[in-house]
Amino acid sequence: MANGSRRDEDADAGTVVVPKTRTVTKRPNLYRVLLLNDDYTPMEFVIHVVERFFQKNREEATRIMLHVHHHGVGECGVYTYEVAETKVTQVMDFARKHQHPLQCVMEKK
Ligand code: TYC
Repeated sequence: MANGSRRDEDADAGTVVVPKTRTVTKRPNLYRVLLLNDDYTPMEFVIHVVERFFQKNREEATRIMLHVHHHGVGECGVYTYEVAETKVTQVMDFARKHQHPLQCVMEKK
């Protein structure tokens, strides 16, 4: 075929067609893990719990403990269901082992 006279059907010769795939992402349900205040658990124990199970530094753990102490409830972190459930169990087991009445619960966001 002469130059400058390519037929239409050859126009896309060598072009690879990749179909678009639709990515359907769904956001996971998230849960707050909360500590509840009580009159008996020592402040130092609560700070230790927040550092140990919620990976907070001492300053942040102290801030959270004082928030709970003054407001009755406070958030330690936000996690997917299974992680939140594990945190609650770990905190409750640790508090029971040390004979403190500290309560930890989860709440859907
Ligand atoms: N209120 C407790 C006290 O005065 C301290 C405390 C803080 C207990 C936070 C529980 O989740 C809690 N010793």
